[in-house]
Amino acid sequence: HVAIHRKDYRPPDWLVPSIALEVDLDPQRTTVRSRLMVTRNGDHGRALRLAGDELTPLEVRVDGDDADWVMDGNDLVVTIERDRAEVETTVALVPAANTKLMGLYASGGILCTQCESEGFRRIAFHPDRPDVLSVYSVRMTADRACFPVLLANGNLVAAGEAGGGLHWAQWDDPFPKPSYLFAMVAGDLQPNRDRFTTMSGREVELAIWVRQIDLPKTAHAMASLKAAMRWDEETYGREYDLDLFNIVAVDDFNFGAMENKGLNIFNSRYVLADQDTATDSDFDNIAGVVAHEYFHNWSGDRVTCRDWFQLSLKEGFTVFRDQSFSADMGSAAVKRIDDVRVLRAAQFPEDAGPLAHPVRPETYIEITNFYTATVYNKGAELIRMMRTILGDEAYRKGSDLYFDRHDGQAATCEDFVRAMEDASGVDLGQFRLWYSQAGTPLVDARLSHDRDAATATLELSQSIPDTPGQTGKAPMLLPLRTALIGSDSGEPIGEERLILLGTATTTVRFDGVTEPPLLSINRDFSAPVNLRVERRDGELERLAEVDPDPFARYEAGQELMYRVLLAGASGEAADTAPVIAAARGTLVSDTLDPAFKSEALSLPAESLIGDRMQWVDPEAIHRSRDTLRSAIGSELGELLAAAQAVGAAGHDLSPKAKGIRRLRSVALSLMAAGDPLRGAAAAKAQFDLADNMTDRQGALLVLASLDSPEREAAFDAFYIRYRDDSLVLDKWFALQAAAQRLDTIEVVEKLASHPDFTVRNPNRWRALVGNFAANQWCFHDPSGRGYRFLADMILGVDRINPQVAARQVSSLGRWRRLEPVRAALMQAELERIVQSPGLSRDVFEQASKSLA
Ligand code: DPP
Ligand code: ZN
Repeated sequence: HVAIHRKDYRPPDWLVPSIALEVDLDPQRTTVRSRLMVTRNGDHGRALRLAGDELTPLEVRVDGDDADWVMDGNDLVVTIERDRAEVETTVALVPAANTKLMGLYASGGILCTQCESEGFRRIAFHPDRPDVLSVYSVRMTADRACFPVLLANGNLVAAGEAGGGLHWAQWDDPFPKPSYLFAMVAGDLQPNRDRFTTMSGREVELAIWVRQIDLPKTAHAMASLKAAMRWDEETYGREYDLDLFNIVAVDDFNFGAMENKGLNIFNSRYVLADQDTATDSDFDNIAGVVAHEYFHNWSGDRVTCRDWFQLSLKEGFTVFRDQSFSADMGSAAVKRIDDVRVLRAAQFPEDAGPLAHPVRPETYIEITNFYTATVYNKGAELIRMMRTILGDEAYRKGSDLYFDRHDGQAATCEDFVRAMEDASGVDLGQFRLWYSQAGTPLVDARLSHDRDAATATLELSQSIPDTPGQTGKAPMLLPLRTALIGSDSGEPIGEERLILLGTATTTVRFDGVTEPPLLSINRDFSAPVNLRVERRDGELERLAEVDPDPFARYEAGQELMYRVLLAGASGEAADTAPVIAAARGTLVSDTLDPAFKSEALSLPAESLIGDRMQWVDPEAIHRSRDTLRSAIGSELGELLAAAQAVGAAGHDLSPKAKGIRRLRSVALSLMAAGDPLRGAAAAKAQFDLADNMTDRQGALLVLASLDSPEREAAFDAFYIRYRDDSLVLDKWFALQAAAQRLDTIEVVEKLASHPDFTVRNPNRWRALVGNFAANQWCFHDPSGRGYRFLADMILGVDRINPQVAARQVSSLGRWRRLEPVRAALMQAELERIVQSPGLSRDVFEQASKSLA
C-alpha cells in the first residue's frame, strides 16, 4: 500500500479537453467505448498513463490505429508520438456484481454511478484526477422496458429507438468537468417536475427522479431545492447555469449524496420524506443535503479541487454554506448548537486520536478515508472564522473574487485564502496554520476584577496538542467573541469584543467594570477550541440565566451538568441543585422557545463526558449520567409531564411546531428516567396517538431502554407497519442498537442474522452496526463482546464494500482513551483486523494507523 504525499503534486502530463463515451448498458454486461481527445501538457516525452480499477482493455486505439500499449499494474500506458491524439479504449463491466458501489452499479433495478473520488477509473481508463477537466458527450443505449429513463450530465441533445427493444439517449455537458463529477443513470423512474426562474430570468427545469411509489415523498426535497437556489442567489450571488437540474434517489449509496454536474445522485434517505415516515430531523437533513449538493455547483463543480489534498476547499466551504442556509431557514441559535454538537462528537475525538490529520492533509494511502469530520466540519469552521475575522461584507467580496478568479479551474485551499486576503486587505498569514496544523487548540482563560479601578483583566493562553507526526506547534489565530456581563444587574458591560488571540499568552483589559463581571467567551462558538475557564462560584448559574448569546447561555448550562457528571463518574458526590434549578428555569421560561429548551435540557452524551476524563470508564459514566437524569426527572416530573403533553400536528413543519415536538420527546425521556412506570405509559400513549414519525420515534426511543411490556408491543407494531419501507425499517434496527440495556449486545447479534438485515445496503449496515458502536455503555461491555462483534462485522463487509467497513474502524481506534482492561481488548480486535488476509487498502490504512 503506497502513501501519496501532497508535496509530490505535479501537473498532469496529458490533458483531456474532450471525451465521448458510448455505453451499452446491461446489468450483466455493459460495454464502454471511450474516446479521449488528449493533448500533451508541457515539453516532455512521457507516455500517456490512464488509471483503471478492475478493468481489462478489450481494445486500445490511437487515432484509429492499433496502439502501442502495456498494462503497468492497474494502469494502461499508451505510447503517443504526437502532441495530440484520439485515444479509444473499450472495456466490459458487470454492474450487477459491483458491490463496492463505486463506478457503475445496480441498486434496486436502477443502474447508476458514483465516481468521487476515484470511481471513474472503474468505468473507463482515464487520468482520473480532478485537475484534468473535459467536456463530455455521452451516448447511452439500454433496454427500453427495464430502463425507460436514461440520464447523464448536462443537456439531452438526441434520443431514439435502437431496435430489438433498445433505445438510446445522448447527453452533452458543455461545462468542462473532472471525471469525479461524471454521472449516468438508467432506470424505471418517475419525475417530480418543477421550474425555477433564476435571478437573471432564465428558466430551469427541475426534476427529482424516484420509483413511482415514492413520488409523494419528494415534495420536501423539491421545496428545499428551490429555496436553496434562491438563497445562493441572494447570499452569494450565484446563479444556476444549465437548463436542467436533475436529482435521482437510489437506495444503495456509500455517501449521503453526490454533486455530479446537473445530475445529483442521492442516497434515498436524503430525498424521501413524509410526516408518517420521516422525523423532523430527517426533514431538516434532507433540506441540508439537498442544499449542500446544489451549492456544490459553484463550490465544487465550477471551481473544483486541484488534487484530493484540497478536498476541504469544496467540502469545508460547502458545509459552511449549507449550515448558513439551514440557519436562515429556521432557528440560527439551535442550528449552531446542533452543528457544534456534531463537531465535538465527531471531529474533536478525531483530532485527539490516532487518525488526526490537518484540514488539508499531507499524506494518504486511500483518499476515501479522508472524507472526514476534519475535512468537512472543521473545514467549515475555518470558513466561518474567516467570515468572523473579515466581517460579512469583506467575506462576500472575498467569495466573489474567488469565484471570479477561479471559475472553470481546479484550485487549492491557498487560492481561497488568498482571494479572501486580496478582497479584504486583511493578512491571513497566521490564520493559514489552521489548514496545516492538526489538533484542537486548548485555551485557558482567567478573569480578574479590580473594583476600585473599575477594570477587569482577562488572561488568555493557548496550546496546540501534539498529534501523530506533528509536535511543537506554533500558536494559531483564534477569534474569540467575548463580552462581560454584570453579575448583579445581569446587563452587558460595554460592547462585545472580537479578541484575536494569536500568541501563546496575552492579557486583555476591560474598563468601566463597576460590578463583578461574568465572562461570556467564545460566543456562538466563534473558534473551534477547547476552553478551560476559571469560574467563580455561581458564575455559570448566572450565565445560564442571563447570557443574551444563546450559544454561550446553552454552554453555561452544559458546563453545570458536566461538573455533576464528571464528579459522579469519578465517584464523588456533587450537588445537583444548580442543574435542577437551571432546568426548572428553562422549563418555566416564557421567553425561551421550545427548540432551545429542548437543547438546554439535553445532557451531554456519554462519549462527550468520556472525552473530558483522563481514562474513559463507560460504566461509571453511564451510572453518573443516569443518576443525574433520574434526579431531574423526579424533581421536575410535573413540569416535564406538562411539556410532554403539548404536541403539534405532524403536517406543521414550522420551526415552532418542530421545536414543540422536540421538547416533547426530551421531556418524555427525562420523565421516564425519574419514574419508569409513568414514563412507559406516557411513551406508549405518545406512540399510539402519534400522527407523525417524530413523536412515534421519540416514544420508541424512550421505550427502547425500558423494561416494560409496552416496549415489545410498540416495537412489534412498528415492524408490522413499516416492514416494507426500508428507510423506516432502518430506524427499527437503529433504535434497538441504541437501546441502553444489558441485553443489547445479544439483541444486536441476533439482528445481524435477521432476514431484513443485509450487508449490501450501507444504510442498513450502519443502522445496526454504526448505532451499536455509538452506544457507549453497551459497545464497551467489559467482556469485549461488543468489540468482537464490531470487528467481525467490519471484516465481513470489507470483502463487499471497503468504504463502509473502513468508516467504522475509528470506533475501535479510541482504545488508548479507555481504561486498561477494555483498551487491551480493543487493541486485540484491531490487531486481528490488521492480520486478516485480503484486507482492503481502506481498512488497512485505518486499522494500522489506529494501532501505531
Ligand atoms: N462530495 C460529496 C458530498 O459531500 C461526497 N461524495 O457532497
Ligand atoms: Zn460535499
